[in-house]
Amino acid sequence: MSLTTLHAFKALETHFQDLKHAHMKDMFARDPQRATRYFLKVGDLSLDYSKNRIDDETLKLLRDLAEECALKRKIEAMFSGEKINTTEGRAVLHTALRKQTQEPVMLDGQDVMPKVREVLARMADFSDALRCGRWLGYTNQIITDVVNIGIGGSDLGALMVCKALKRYAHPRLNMYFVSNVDGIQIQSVLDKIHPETTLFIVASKTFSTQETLTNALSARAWFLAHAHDETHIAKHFVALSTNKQAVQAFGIDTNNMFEFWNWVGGRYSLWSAIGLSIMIYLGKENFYALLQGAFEMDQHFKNAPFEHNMPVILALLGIWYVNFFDAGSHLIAPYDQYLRYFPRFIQQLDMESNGKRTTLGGEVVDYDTGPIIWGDIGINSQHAFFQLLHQGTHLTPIDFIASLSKEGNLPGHHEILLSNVFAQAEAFMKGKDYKEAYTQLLEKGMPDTQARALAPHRVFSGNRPSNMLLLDAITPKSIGSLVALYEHKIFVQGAIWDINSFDQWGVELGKELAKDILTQLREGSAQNPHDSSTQHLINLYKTYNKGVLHAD
Ligand code: G6Q
Repeated sequence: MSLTTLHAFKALETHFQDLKHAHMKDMFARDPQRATRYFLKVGDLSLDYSKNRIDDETLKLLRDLAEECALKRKIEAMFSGEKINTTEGRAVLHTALRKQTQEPVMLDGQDVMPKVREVLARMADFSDALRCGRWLGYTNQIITDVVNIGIGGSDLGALMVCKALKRYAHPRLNMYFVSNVDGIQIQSVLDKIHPETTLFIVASKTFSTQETLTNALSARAWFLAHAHDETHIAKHFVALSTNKQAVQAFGIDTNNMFEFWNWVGGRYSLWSAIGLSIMIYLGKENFYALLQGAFEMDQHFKNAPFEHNMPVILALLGIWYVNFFDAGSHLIAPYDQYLRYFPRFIQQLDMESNGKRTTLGGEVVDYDTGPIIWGDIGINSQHAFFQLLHQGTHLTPIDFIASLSKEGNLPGHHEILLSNVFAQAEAFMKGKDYKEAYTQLLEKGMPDTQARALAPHRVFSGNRPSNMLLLDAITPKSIGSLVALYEHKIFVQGAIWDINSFDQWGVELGKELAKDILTQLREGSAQNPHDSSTQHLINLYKTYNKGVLHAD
């Protein structure tokens, strides 16, 4: 049964016709309790979702939709290790990586938890040794620089968390992330570090990703140009992977490999061995607090009724805008410098998960699925693209994210940040009508004809929805909860859209396509004949570089 034929979906369509012209400012005026009724606090996170184009009936119908899509059963299926990633025949158990209780998590007749704990303990030993200076480089020097080489899911999560929690970082350690195969990135890092005091972490689930292996080989060559002896590699290279053979083949000692498993999706892997850079940078206690924060959100997601369930509410609001208001994109706007990589991380998490058009049953959907996720630091964006959000023609729901605590910020700065984020949300909701705009211009002393001409340009329709997510403070625990919140929001939406949020065939296609062209760029004949445009581009490159000796 297609989503659009469900009883609750049809009821929402009818309800949408009633509600689509209602203005939020009138809803606020009619209901003084709106802000407190549409508010939730879970652990260190507060969510004000009152500035959405909803009423109690909308929420009830959206919850009905979730029930009709068997959401409760689907949540249980994920947590209990059912192979819900059907196109890859895999379970989806990132929640096991942060589980703080003792019951087993069974997969194919085996409890996965002993292995999870064992790897976590090895990571802790290793990061302790490196942080306190017990793990030394090949010339017995303390490690001062750590370079994580990985891409996509093996980069963005760890990068985002390290940047968000920089305040907790070990003062001696510099942490670098290299993902781009454009040699400029790794070269600029190599220029700053020294082979005797650097640890390279090669992070790749498959250990076959071209960008990562190319960068890792360049790092290895750079290291050996100085160290001369391959036995020294063991002190300076570790691997995070599910693929032991490939790690061995690359020349990294498997004693220096931290394992994870195919039931951890790349973009859901920062809680696994992929988080080693986080643990080294922040220390094991802070890594455990990150896991604790995520675990608390897991518990909430699993147990809270949908009416008070933060991930479920955020997901349903998203469905409301995508499937009824035709919103094609969703903005993530953190008002905090520490969270500057958060939009990019959520962009991958959401778009790679829910950017799908085939249902689990193999049909092409007849409704929209995941929106385009985009975003940047909110306060800077106000001076850039917020114009379109205020006065453009598209409806773009926004998640504002900020921290309540001003501790650590410079005097006066945090109030400016928060006054702006609150003001933006209010302005998007209220807008400004013609009368207000016109009167304001007259009050400023503008002649009537000029005020009439200018007022239409100063009209803001308002009624533009946003969520306000406030962290008590930016801590390992709150960041853990925040990430888990989005993971589960995305899961709920995938469950309702009846798609597999855990495969990524679009990424695999990209990995395949470039191989043949690379051979042609480097050597000559292609395996597959290309279209005339692609062939023309290849020829252009080769003609341009004729005679340039490449050190491949
Ligand atoms: C994540 C994706 C993708 C992946 C990268 C790196 O869910 O599958 O972003 O993480 O392609 O893959 P490896 O970790 O295998 O190098």
